[in-house]
Amino acid sequence: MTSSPAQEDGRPDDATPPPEFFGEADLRLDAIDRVHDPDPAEFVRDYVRKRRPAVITGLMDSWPAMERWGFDYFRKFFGDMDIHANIQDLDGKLILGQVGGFRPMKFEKLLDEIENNEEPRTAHYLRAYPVHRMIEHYPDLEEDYELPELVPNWADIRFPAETSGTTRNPLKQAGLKLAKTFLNRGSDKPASRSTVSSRVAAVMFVGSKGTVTPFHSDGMQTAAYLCQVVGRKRCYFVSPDQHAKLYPRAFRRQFGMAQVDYRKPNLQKQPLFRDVVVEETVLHPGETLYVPSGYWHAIESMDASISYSHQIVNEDNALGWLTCIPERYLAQLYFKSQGGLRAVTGAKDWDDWA
Ligand SMILES: O=C(O)CCC(=O)C(=O)O
Ligand SMILES: [Fe+2]
Repeated sequence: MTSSPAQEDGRPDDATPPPEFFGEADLRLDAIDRVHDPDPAEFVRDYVRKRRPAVITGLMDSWPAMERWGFDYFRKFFGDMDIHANIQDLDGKLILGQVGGFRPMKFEKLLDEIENNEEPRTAHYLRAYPVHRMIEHYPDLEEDYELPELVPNWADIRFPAETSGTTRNPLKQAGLKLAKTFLNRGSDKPASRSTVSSRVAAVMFVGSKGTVTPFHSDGMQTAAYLCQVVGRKRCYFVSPDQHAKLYPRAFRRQFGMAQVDYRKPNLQKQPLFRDVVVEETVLHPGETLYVPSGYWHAIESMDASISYSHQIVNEDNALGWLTCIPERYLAQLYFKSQGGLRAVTGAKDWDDWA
């Protein structure tokens, strides 16, 4: 496995983010390892177990999607689908609270907005749309991409879940066994791509230049692949040990949303943000981002963009995933008592937040 700094031709065009972002925080540009076609065991040892993010190159080289996916293709096969687009006003306003403003429209209308982009301060985003629904609409979509198999994924029911046997703690052993029972009983029947996609929570992101996903860590402590097909995305990371500096909302482990608006931090109200270390990288078409369990990330599209993402649960994060199940019920009760999830987070439902 090779580990190298950004591609020679990558960085210069990728420019630096506006200096006012992050206030006084320590922003480290181009700080994420890039690994080409890694050996799976080495990747698990160096990134999954250490919970380090990475940009993986080479995983998507055989994807027909790299040639096919674009706005014309999506218009042709998905234009008549009813979707909800997240509309973001980027003009100096706080971005928090703008993640949940969804407007119903046809997919083709969203694509028109993205392509014409007449009002560049307004971004349109199809956020985390379930891929299995797209496959049901246009079954050939499943020919366009491969499900990454780099790290074990117990949510991927094509393969039986396996533990390494290194855990001696009987409580942990029992927890892992229980998680496996929920996630994966090992399928001897072939599962359709649509079923597998739904089990791994595969989602699509299609949006204009400028969309922002503010700092969050993925719900239920899942890790994720973010596979970039069209356009570039600027990605910021904050390690889990620094979570207090982002002022997480209640139920951090299971529904991690930061209260700091990193594009306009309020250092009077949130002084710890001053000391946060933020790692940045730019994800290019054909590159896959590995987001570890519990890692905080914020993502901005630098161009009109299409990305595919799915969740990962395995021995590394299965206990976290399992213990989030009861927490999820408590969190739902809490949000209900506060006037509903939308009142607290702006999100329409749990699945708005990938
Ligand atoms: O690309 C985005 O806007 C968000 C992606 C994300 O947060 C994820 O895949 O976990
Ligand atoms: Fe995420």
